[in-house]
Amino acid sequence: MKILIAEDQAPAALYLRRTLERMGHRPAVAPDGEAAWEMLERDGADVLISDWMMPRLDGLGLCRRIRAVEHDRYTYVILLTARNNRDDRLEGLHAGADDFLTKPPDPDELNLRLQIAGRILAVHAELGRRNARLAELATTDALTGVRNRRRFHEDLDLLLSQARRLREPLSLVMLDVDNFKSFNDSFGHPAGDEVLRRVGAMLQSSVRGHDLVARYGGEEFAVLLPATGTEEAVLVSERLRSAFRSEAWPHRPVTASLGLDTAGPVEFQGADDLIRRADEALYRSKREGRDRVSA
Ligand code: GH3
Ligand code: MG
Ligand code: MG
Ligand code: MG
Ligand code: MG
Repeated sequence: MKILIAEDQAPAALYLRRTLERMGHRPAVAPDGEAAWEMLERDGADVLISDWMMPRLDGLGLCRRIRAVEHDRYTYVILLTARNNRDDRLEGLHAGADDFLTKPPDPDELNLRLQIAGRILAVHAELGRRNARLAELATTDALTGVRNRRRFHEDLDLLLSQARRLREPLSLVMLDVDNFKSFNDSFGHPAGDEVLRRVGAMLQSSVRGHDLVARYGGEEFAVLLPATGTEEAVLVSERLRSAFRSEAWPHRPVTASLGLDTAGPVEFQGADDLIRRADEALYRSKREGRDRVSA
């Protein structure tokens, strides 16, 4: 547990530091509220034990400032005070303090209060992990492991505004597996699933690190190519198409039709327009006989 002490009186700070060190902690010490704020911004802390009266920024002000900015992390704040009247405590709670200790804190009480902090922080940390996992699940396609359609739309909006800002082209490749219904019908749905998993892995390993692969739906995939104009996007698409040819597919060869369109670098269409045009190009590839690239 990372502890920060904010205390302007050196003897009181030393007493608290020693007490915490005897419990096995390695607290950092700030000589006033402003210094504590800077250290929190730079290094963060799980628990802040703050004096009430300090120069520059007092404990209440420090506490208010922390609560005003913290949204995705939590610093557990214990206010130290010699004062012990009702109004002070209400003011402290109002500022966002979690707990109070009277000065000088009794080591056993301090230890127990830190245990409370530890339990609360452990719950926060676990919720944070679960949230990260849920965010991952909500944006990943379960079958193939590539980005899902929701994430694709988020990425597209982000990359479009980035491309606009940098005046760089952004290309979108749409890819649809050919005659996939007949593959399913001939070899079964599980074999079809295996093909889709392989398509996802193949696309992922065939593009550069900053290109984004998503499963747009069914047997349709989308690849976003930042800083890539039409000519280069055609080359990338041809490379993807030839990767299909060299893959050792189960049962029978699998091909795909691709269509692409580019936004920018001068005129930028919106996300919907870009998708619509890439999709139109894809359907040209289908109409013209499949297993080809259209731009
Ligand atoms: P085309 O060349 O015109 O694209 O023909 P197609 O048969 O690929 O296209 P169609 O839209 O007729 O069929 C798509 C098929 O993709 C039908 C559907 O069952 C199959 N499919 C969609 N999602 C999945 C999936 O998650 N797993 C499997 N195994 N099949 C899927
Ligand atoms: Mg003081
Ligand atoms: Mg279709
Ligand atoms: Mg298809
Ligand atoms: Mg399709």
